[in-house]
Amino acid sequence: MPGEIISIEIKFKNYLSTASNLTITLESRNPDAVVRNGIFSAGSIAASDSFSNSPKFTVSLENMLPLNTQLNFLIKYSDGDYSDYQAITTFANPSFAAHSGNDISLTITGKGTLGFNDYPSNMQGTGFTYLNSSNLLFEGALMIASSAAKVLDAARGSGEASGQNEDFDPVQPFRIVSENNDLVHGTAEFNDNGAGAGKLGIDVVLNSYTFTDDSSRNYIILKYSIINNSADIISNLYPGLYFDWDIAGGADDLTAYDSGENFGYVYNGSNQNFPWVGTGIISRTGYGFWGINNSGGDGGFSIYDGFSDAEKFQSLASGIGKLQAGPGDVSFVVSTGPLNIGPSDTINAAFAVAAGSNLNELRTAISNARIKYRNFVNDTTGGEIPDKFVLYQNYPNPFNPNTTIRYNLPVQSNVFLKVYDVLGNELRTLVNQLQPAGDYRIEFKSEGLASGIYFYRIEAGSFSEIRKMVILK
Ligand SMILES: [Ca+2]
Ligand SMILES: [Ca+2]
Repeated sequence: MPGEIISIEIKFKNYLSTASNLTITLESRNPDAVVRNGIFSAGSIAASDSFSNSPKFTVSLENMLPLNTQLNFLIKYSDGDYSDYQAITTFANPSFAAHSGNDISLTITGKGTLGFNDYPSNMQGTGFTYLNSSNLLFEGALMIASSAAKVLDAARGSGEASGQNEDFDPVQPFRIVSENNDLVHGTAEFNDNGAGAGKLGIDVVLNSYTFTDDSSRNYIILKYSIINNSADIISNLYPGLYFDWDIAGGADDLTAYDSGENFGYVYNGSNQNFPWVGTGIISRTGYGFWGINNSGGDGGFSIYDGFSDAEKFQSLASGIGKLQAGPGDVSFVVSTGPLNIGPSDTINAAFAVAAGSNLNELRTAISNARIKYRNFVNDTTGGEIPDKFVLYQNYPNPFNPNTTIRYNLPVQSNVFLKVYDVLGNELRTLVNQLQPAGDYRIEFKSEGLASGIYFYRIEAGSFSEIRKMVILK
């Protein structure tokens, strides 16, 4: 947003000998990002010392930037005698973020993909990492199907070397919404408008959770709430996650199904000391798994020649369909179903994505994730009642002509939601009524208002919050 200030704190470590009088300078390589405070005098730093810049570097954004604009910076080091530099990259106005709450880090997007936002370049995002591993995930995507003719997905398409399907349109980009010592919680929302005439009329709210207690350090929970916004019953529905894991290059992986704990996993066939990764459905007991050798030729199908809708539906809807694949470049689909959703009804499909150093650690993680889901996620956040007041950033933003303002009420409240100009003049009243606890979305139209910065403010009981939005005509 124009004028928005970004604060940057960087953790440094001196791998060289003691430096005296060290100065670190941040330089922007992009005219849209102007460094306001970019010089840090670190002084004398002993070998192996770790430190952070204080005060933080600050950068202001000069223009309205499209979603996912790449910003490049140079960090320059100098102690008078020795100098060096390092390039770093970040993204302005991102629709994706890494959920990093414990030993797992997974990038989540607002369009149904996992790992990266720009498959197959895979520059936007950091994939999936465990402890200090390199990225282990080439592609991750939600797939939801009710027949081979009705497949909604964000996975690679049916053509050879085709990009990902874009059946899911972002409604809310992925954001971390709360973070404390025990728990990190993120959320995103999308609908199936991208499927055009092939859509089912669903809205999907993704909630991600990581926990820091000892038995929860190596998994992340992904809970997909699928809302039927159509006037018809949706039946025979199979939601699933497709993952193309690549452990240490991915050329020599194996995938299999653990029928004791009911989850799929991948490990490196030539060096089992690399991390093992697994995914299981944790919200119900209708288990589906399909192991894929990406090059085919093992009784299954190939995805190097494209991942067709028929293949997607087969992999989602065959139960425990294909128990193993590899060695080679492998993928898998973990799914559940069949599900029926009435009009306006919601069903949840929750998955745990885990990592460990062997199969037993994965079994323990998936088992613990099921207990956590039952005792925590489902009870406190699975219902329709939010656990606190939240006023979300409107989306899209900047916008013209429509944007959506979302807010949560944990209790019945007298709600005022109003729009103001920069001088504080009240322009519109969007809500003025007593509302029950719930999750609300209000559409706001820019009709009759000029391009520029505006504010929207909610008052609900003793809660109030104000946020900025931009109309760009
Ligand atoms: Ca194929
Ligand atoms: Ca692979």
